Amino acid sequence: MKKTVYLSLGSNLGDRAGNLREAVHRLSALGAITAVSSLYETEPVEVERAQPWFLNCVVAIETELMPKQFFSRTLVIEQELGRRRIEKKGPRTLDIDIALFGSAVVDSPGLTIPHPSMHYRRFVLEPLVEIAPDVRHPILKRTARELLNDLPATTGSTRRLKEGLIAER
Ligand code: PH2
Ligand code: MG
Ligand code: MG
Repeated sequence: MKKTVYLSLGSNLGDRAGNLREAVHRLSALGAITAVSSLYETEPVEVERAQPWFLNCVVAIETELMPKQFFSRTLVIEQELGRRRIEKKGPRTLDIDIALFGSAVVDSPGLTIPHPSMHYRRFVLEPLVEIAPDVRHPILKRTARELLNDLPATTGSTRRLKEGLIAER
């Protein structure tokens, strides 16, 4: 059964836009990419030391894979693009987080869906609202647009960039 997965991609090390572009290209092996948001330059939040600003975007992909299979494929792509997990919440060439997986709810030791922080992260909700304002959080029962509207104005600044990812390839 096909499901639409919303992924939050982030990079704050190396060629940030190049990393995201390559990630989208590799993700297309996991299903049909149906939407890619603009790029957002975002202030690092929830980090333990100063680090560069991120480029973030959200990608929608229709897949036949099951959540765990899909997740392990995203870990391989992170590795291939040079991700080294040396430091918790350290700067990274590429992070691929599963925000939503259709209306699936997964709560297992290595994988939680929806992503446990997506509903209060501006760097996830802004690009998500751009491509899927009406998609609903299966536990909170709120749409992406409602979740974004509920955020306090103080949660990390974001700036939408004019240059997208797609046309550049
Ligand atoms: N990812 C984190 C922690 N903080 N901040 C921004 N702006 N963008 C991110 O992608 C991000 C973050 C953990 O993965
Ligand atoms: Mg993350
Ligand atoms: Mg991650």
